[in-house]
Amino acid sequence: MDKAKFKGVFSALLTPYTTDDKINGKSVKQIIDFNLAKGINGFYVGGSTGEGMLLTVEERKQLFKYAAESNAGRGTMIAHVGTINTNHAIDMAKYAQDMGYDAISAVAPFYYGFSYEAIKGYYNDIANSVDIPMIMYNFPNANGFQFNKERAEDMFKNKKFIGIKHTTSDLFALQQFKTMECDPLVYNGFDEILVAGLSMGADGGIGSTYNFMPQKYVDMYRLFNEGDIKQAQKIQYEANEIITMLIKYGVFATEKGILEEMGIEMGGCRKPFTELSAEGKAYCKQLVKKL
Ligand code: MN9
Repeated sequence: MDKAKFKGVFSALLTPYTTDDKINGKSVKQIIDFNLAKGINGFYVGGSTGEGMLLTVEERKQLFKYAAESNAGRGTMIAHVGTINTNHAIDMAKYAQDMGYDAISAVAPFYYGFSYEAIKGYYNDIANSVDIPMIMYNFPNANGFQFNKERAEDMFKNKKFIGIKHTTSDLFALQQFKTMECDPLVYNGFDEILVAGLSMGADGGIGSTYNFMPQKYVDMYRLFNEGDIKQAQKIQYEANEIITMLIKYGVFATEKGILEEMGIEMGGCRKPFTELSAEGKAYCKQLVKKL
């Protein structure tokens, strides 16, 4: 298993729509080209940022197809197939494998408060349905599933599991995963703490704000690895000033507003997300002049 291609900075790809609310393949290509040109290592497709839970299974597959075709073997591709229905997730995992994805990933099933045994069964069912590896998506705020080193050691007995996308601020837990015998790949999931995550052992980051400011994350990762922590921290602070505003106006809608302002047709976010406010739009306009 070649882990090298899974290290680095990955954009959690936003899902752009056409004016008639279809997945916008042309814009997918524009985002991917822009990100790769800046040095992004690959893409995490159809996750939280990609509004995966707001798309139909068919739309998610279509998004996988557009992204794989646009990427054309350049970056490392991870398909997020997580959902509450195991059969749907398996269907998407198989499709992603056919489309040439390097790995699949899945959030734990939500809503019913499933037992640990049920969640483990879901992960094994999905992982065993394909030959490509699985990256566990740890996002406790979204599903309440408490994932820790003990559970990871149990689940990672299945050798299909190679990594964890760690979307929590618990950096002690992140470091504990790195002490596991199988040495999983661990990704920092909150962009606002990438440098902190790297310093606790993360192998890279996956994030939504990478879509429109990829250079900042490419630079943070490079500077960190060169040992220039002060400079990496400076860029993190710059990014965080922007992220603070995104949180104020709505993260994904504002990210889309920024890319739209940069000339890529994005559309808004699927309902029940609300539209970007006039104030949010004004912020996007003003920010793009400075980026
Ligand atoms: O995929 C994103 N996670 C979520 C990563 O949105 C749940 C992050 O990139 C955040 O959007 C970002 C802003 O809080 O860190």
